[in-house]
Amino acid sequence: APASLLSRFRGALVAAVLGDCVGGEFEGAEDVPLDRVLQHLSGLEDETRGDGILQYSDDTAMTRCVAQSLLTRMGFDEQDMARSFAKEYSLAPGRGYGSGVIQVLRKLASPQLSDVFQPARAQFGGRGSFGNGGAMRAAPFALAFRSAADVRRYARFGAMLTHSCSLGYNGAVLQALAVHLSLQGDLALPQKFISKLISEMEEVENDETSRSDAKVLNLAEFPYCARLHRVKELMEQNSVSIEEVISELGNGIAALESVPTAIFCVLHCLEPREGLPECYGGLERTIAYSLALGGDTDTIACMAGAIAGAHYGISAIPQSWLKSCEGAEEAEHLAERLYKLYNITQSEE
Ligand code: F2R
Ligand code: MG
Ligand code: MG
Repeated sequence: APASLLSRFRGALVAAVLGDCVGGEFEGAEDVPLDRVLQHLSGLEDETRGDGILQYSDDTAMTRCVAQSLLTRMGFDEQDMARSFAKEYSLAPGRGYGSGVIQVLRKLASPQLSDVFQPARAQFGGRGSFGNGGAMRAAPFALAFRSAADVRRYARFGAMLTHSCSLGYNGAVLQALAVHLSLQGDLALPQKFISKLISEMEEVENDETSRSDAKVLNLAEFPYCARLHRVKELMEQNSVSIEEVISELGNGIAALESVPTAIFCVLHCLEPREGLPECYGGLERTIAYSLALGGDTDTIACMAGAIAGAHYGISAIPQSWLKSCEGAEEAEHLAERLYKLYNITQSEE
């Protein structure tokens, strides 16, 4: 039976933490043999290792800030979210943040700062960051807002607090929309799911800034749409190699090189795949496959985890995997609170 909406909410936030925690082992590795991934994952079943043995990184730290701020303010409040990022960074600076974003987080801590979007605009010589840091923390926007228009709007603003390049914030919009559609059960029809994402992104990328950023960075017109079309083509192929996925979609720290990749991981693993254990369900396959791509594994697995968790629900996550991750319980708690908020705003509309 399809998972309940509450189970999907919990699945989304907990599987995101899972992806971050298990993916940390391979972040930055170029070649990750599937055997090593499976060994790493089967090691989580060892009860002698202790609870919360795998620590979360910036991906989860910032996702928690987004969720907490949306809950406290009962919606998006840029000042509060910015303060929350800055406070979290000052309390735990060693969570593996991107080397550029730490300058923004330091500036956001200043009480004199009036425009909280300004530090992000000053990044990379005024071009802004196109890293995946806005996308990796975007899932809670899909759990806080009901309409696709609101998910788009607030995921964009939330990302712009650190990522002012359109490639950075549009990646966050795409990730939040993927979680939004998955929560509604749209992954039951995978071709329709990807087509909906393409038509949403055609609107998102059809603005002057996105068009000009694509040109300046020497990218195709409508770069996210172009990648999503490649996802569609790969889905239609009989077999796809890891090398092909990396060369067609990427596995890097840029949002464009990782958000469409995470979406592909989920779609590809809806069915059993050669090399992945038969006893694995779809969520386990998605996490394992995301790690086997190498590159920015914690972030790709975190984003794929959020989309897959929203589809399969919390019960698809093995207890032993869940128990190994620092912050899984807190994620479940935040998801339950967001579910309540979602239902309040739903009944008010
Ligand atoms: N930072 C990491 N991983 C690297 C090492 C961490 C490791 N644990 C260790 O300490 O050994 N992971 C985390 O960072 C990614 C998210 O990064 P975010 O928040 O987008 O940061 P930033 O600094 O804005 O961008 C990341 C890098 O992308 C390049 N870049 C971005 N915009 C650019 C531009 N306009 N021009 C040129 N380069 C640009 C830069 O190299 C940035 O440093 C996640 O993977 C998270 O897990
Ligand atoms: Mg990280
Ligand atoms: Mg990462």
